[in-house]
Amino acid sequence: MLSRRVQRLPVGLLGRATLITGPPPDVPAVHQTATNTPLPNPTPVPAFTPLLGPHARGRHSADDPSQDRGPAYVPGGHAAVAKRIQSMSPLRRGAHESWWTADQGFFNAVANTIPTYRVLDEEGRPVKGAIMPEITKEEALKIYRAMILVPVVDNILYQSQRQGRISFYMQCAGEEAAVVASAAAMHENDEIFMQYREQAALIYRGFSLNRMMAQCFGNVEDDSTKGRMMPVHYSAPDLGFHTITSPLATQLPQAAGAAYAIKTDPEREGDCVICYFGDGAASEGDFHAALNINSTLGGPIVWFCRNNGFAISTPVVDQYAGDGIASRGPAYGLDTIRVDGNDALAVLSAVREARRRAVEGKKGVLVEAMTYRIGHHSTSDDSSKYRPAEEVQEWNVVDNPIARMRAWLVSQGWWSEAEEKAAFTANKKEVLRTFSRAEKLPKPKLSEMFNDVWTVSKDDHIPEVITEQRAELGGLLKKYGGVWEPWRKELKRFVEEGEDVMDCSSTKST
Ligand SMILES: Cc1ncc(C[n+]2csc(CCOP(=O)(O)OP(=O)(O)O)c2C)c(N)n1
Ligand SMILES: [Mg+2]
Repeated sequence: MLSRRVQRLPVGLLGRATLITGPPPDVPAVHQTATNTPLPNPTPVPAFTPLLGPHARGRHSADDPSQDRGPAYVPGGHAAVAKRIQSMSPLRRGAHESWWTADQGFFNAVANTIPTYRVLDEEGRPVKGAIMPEITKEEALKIYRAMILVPVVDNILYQSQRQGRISFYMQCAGEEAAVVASAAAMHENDEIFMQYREQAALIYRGFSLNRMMAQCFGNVEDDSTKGRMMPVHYSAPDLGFHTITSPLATQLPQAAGAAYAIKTDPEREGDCVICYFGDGAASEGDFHAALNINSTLGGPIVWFCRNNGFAISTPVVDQYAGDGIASRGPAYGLDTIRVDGNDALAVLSAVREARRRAVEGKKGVLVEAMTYRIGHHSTSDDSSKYRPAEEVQEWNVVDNPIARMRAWLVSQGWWSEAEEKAAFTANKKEVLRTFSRAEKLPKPKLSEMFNDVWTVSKDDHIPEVITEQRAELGGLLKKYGGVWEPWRKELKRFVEEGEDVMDCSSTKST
């Protein structure tokens, strides 16, 4: 029996680290007979067989095409696998078709820097050689009207958080073109997974201002999250819109799963998924897991990255060393494009084509939209601490997505200054009206906080631990709810004023 050997590493280099090696005390050592004897290699040495003939691994030189190409580079040249590779699109064969080379050529880029596709310049004029997307006046105005409604909603809700009327908010400012135009390129039955800054996509899809306000205030009309989520955690199953979750990048594996479900469901033939995520979310393991599973299992999905320059205070220069997020697409075998996210028409065109490829190939396509986050990260952030105000101002003035789209619409004769003014006034009035209405509505029944998440769906019973907590709250409310002023006041805001919790005899979900 060997004692455990404890080796101390020098302090300073690695700090005071302690390595424990050798088997644990009660496990008999098999190979080791003396403390410093190296372990024999347990892997048997393979017998020598010349790697020639039909099972030769690898390929002949690309410089000598007269030679037959050998089987694909798969362990043992497995015939069934080789056959599958031959049936793959040449674009996807990748490593399986690699050639031997005597040149020790390292590389560190997809090609050269990936270009950014645009059709409009900063002043809304078509760029040379651009093919403009097919778009009717009605479609263009639907996109633009959503783009100009979002800032009005954002400003009012942002200010209301500052006044303590809602608890939290996140603005879309600067990213209106990227979000609205990508949503416009998708079809009505497509599923949407978003991160949190894509409320413009919801607005484009017809999510009403009343529903938006209801979620932000957590009032009785907040039909899907029932007042239990922070503001901006929207959800709209009727619009194919999956609930936002705060832990970054969790939407990506879910979206990969949804895309695979569509692929395997004949009734969803022709449908697609769009999954939005930020440049920061692309640093999460979930990003890689999702793209890898999607590239191997397939499923129609547009991976839409909003590269807005920041993950809260961390600029993109500190987030990745490669060529943005787009360079990762080919690594996963995905068709990829980088697009000017402040050019609504380029985004529309790129996402339409991305969607077409995704549906046709039942696979993922990656779009990286280059944009800039004009607002603070959220109401909990002060971006003046980590970026100069001039930088924000420059983006806002020189490369403003709304101004670019407006200029193009005006050049088409589809929009005017008078219409702009009228739209702004009407938007402000409607946002303020829905805001005031939502603020006055009561909160859902207090007992809602114990429902759904912890309900055992089989018999609709709440688990005991939750029943106990509910009973405890009911008891406290009975004791203090009517006499302690802060509670008395707070309870009045809820439908049934907490009576539903005080009636704690029921163990049924209410
Ligand atoms: C797993 C996890 N880690 C950290 C956070 C905190 N967090 C919230 S948003 C955010 C930055 C995300 O940046 P990005 O994906 O670029 O989106 P953007 O805010 O720029 O739209 C971080 C770090 C979180 N919500 N979840
Ligand atoms: Mg970001």
